[in-house]
Amino acid sequence: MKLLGVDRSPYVRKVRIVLEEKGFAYEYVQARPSVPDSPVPQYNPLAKIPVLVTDSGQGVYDSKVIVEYLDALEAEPRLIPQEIEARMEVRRWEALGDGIADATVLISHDYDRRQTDEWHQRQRLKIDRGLAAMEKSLGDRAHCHRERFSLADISAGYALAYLDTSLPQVEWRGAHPRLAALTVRLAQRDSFRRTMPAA
Ligand SMILES: N[C@@H](CCC(=O)N[C@@H](CS)C(=O)NCC(=O)O)C(=O)O
Repeated sequence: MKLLGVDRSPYVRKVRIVLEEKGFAYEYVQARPSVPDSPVPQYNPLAKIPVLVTDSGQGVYDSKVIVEYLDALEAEPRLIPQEIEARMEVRRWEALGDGIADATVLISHDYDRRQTDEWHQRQRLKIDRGLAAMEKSLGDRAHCHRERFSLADISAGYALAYLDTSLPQVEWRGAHPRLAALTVRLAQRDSFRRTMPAA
């Protein structure tokens, strides 16, 4: 299978971490969605990355669908539990990570320079509330969900790393020491090290 994307995209990194953790062999094709002749729209009509292309040539998107697909394709190590309550809790972590990344993308790209202070404040509040929810939910555990590594850890890890590189002015560690310690542990995993974007 092939993954289309760029290193800097947080959602691409999420999928790459999952591919590494699951031990899949895959071809990583650097592909920006909006340049002329980009291969991305051929596999994703929405022209967004990441896109996974299966061996039969089918495009799989977006990152949530790819992660679900990969986790089902190979049973171990399981990253999304099957039991319904546990599954909801892990996917909620994913929603928090994606939501923090979404707001970070919006602020850091500042798509529309005419955006108001109120708009920026609304995006910042999403990040701040998301971080507070993660810190509370993590508690004193070593992992985000119960006692084992899962997509919940990946989601927190990729979103916080992206926040650090894209909005370094957001100082979140002081108020969220458990999350800060979690990111140190996660950064030591091979999957995080191998997918770290170049500075
Ligand atoms: N919810 C999507 C978000 C994907 C996304 O927004 N990717 C960005 C790159 S970080 C993109 O392809 N943007 C190009 C565009 O929107 O035209 C996912 O989780 O895969």
